[in-house]
Amino acid sequence: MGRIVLHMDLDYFFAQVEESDRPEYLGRPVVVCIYSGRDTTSGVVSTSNYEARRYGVKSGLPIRTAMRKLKGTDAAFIPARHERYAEVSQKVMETLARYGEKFEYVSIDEGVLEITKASDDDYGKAERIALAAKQEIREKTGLTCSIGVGPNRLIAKIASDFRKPDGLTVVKPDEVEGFLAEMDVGKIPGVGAKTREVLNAAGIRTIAQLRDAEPGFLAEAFGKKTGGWLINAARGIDESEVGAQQGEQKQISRIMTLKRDTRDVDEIMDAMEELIRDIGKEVLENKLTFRAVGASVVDETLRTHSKSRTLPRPAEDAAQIGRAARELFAAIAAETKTAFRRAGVKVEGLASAKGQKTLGEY
Ligand code: DCP
Ligand code: CA
Ligand code: CA
Repeated sequence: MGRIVLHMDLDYFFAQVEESDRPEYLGRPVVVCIYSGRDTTSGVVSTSNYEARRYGVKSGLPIRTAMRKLKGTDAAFIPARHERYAEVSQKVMETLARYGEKFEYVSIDEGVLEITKASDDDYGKAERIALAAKQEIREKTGLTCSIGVGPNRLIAKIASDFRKPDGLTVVKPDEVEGFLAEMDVGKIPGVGAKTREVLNAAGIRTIAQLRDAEPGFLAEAFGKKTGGWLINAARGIDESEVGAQQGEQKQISRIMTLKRDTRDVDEIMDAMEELIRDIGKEVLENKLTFRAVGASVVDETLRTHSKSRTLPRPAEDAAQIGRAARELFAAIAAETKTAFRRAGVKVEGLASAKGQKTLGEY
């Protein structure tokens, strides 16, 4: 029996969250920025929506260059809000994880799911699972994603990138060779600009050409291990397992807008009381422990400041979240001058409380 693997990648993720949180951005070029803080326009573009990409604005570009390219448009330049993206990501991953038997969190906007059993090893059913997952992710978060389905992680990942945005590409085992053949070698995840350049210099541009390359040449150019991996990748072979994390959460976080902008720690903690109780409740209900507490604020200039602290041992009660959060907010206030508009708290390093006990019994 083969395997069926599903790879999900959210479309223009940070920018799409901004669009869905602020409908007034819809239809306009949206540029999510990571400001360096040196002055009001220094920093780089984190990502942009498709309207902005049409003007050549993409990840990594200096903000000033993006501004020049978008001059005369009604583009929105927005500071990145990582807390918010992490919160949305978590909701997406929880939703996705339920559609398969094994889930692995790959990055803030990517997850891999093994659906061999869930689909009875049937690609028709696998496609229906992918459509259902896309629909539920859309209902729960308002976001679109692109999904690839294939006989292993490598093919699923390449397929997820094949049609974007809101794409779904299913590659059956007997379609793998044809699917890859004419693709640029750079489409193989892990083949970066440097590797691609060396391959191109040897006349290898497509994956089919890589598949037929001299193994001796590849071993010489990249080492035996990487050379062997390249040939396997070109053949669409990838034996790596999908991690058995079962959609386990990485963190629980809450954030809210304060009634008025403030820097007063007591006032912030008053506002945080219910939110912290909420996190504590979720920790207890899911029988979890946490290893670290984080606090973050968004100031009046929409910049985010955050701090976190690892606890001496795993904890489970809300009082500990409160104590740590108060110190963290005080530390943030000590290092900043602006007033805070939003404030949030999170717990990280989650483990199942039951698992903890078992460990202690050794
Ligand atoms: N990101 C970033 N800086 C980069 C690349 C990415 O801050 N140089 C962030 C912003 C992206 C997110 O990571 O929204 C996911 O990265 P992707 O490469 O998947 O890009 P997008 O999701 O933005 O776009 P696409 O629709 O092409 O997947
Ligand atoms: Ca993405
Ligand atoms: Ca991605």
